[in-house]
Amino acid sequence: MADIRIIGENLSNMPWQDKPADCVTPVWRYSENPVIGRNPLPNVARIFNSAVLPYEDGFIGVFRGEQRDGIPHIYLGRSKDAVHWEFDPEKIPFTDKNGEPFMPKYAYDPRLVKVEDTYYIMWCQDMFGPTIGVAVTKDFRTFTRVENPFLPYNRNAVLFPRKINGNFVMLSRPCDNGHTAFGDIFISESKDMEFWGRHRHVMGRSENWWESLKIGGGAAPIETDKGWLMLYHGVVNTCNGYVYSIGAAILDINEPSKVLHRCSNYILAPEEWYEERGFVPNVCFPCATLHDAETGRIAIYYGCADSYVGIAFTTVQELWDYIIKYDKLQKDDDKIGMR
Ligand code: BMA
Repeated sequence: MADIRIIGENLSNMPWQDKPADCVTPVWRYSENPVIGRNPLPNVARIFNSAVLPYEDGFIGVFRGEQRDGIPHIYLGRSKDAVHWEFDPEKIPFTDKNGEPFMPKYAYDPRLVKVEDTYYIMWCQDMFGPTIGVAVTKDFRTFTRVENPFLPYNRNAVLFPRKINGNFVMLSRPCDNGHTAFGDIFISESKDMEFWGRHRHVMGRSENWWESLKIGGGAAPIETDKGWLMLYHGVVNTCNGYVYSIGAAILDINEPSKVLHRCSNYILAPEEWYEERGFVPNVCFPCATLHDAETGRIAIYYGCADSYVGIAFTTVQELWDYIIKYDKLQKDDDKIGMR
């Protein structure tokens, strides 16, 4: 099969374990999972659905911390090795553009994406119902909230790591005010991170049962010479509730509302105790990757059972080969997504 390579920076210090000899799947779990256990902070019972990036000589991340009052907020964490994390004891002190403190009523499922010299955090927060909140930082000391990009209701927003055709580009998933029993991935563009438009449909739920109820953006897409590698979550409704798995697709590099390839199989689904058992069982929820352009290695950071953070490994070549082997576009996937 054709070779594929990541376009981007090298990250030789990212966590890594080789594929076990007996592994038959395209993704394998870190042997020390989960990397964040219960009660990581005095007022935080669980950390999950969190995003990390390289920063200075180590790593930094934004973490969904479920407090003991049950309300989620975002906590900052730092790490030398992207496995062992130290968290700030207090939630991130956002300010508005006038420098006044701004604390959302709740904040969950944060993503962290660097575009040019600026770091963007996006999460789900209240605006008369769930929608997307965004803040910017350059130094991880001040965090300035910018305008909410979308009307309610919306979840699962994640920026692309560079502008495309001169615009910021963000995936999101319009939803309802509850546990949303539907949902497709959409894409929107902005010149300034304030005014958003050119909304397009990227991909819908599919005839594959693991993603038949809803899908939503996960990690920031990875740039490759074959297109954007998008890792996302797909949900099936069972007689015992929703099950969240991780899927993979390749989007057109200049027109990412067009899907070029889509894997009909999930690449990771709940199997281990920390994925199957927890506050919400059977959830694998990807929010970030670390990746190394030189070797093609990818570490997927994913929330496990709304209780833990796990890491799973793969390479861009493994994923590409698997996507192509099980490639099946759904109706309209390859279209621009505008009606
Ligand atoms: C979704 C989000 C996620 C969560 C998942 C499973 O709707 O709220 O934060 O992991 O449900 O509970």
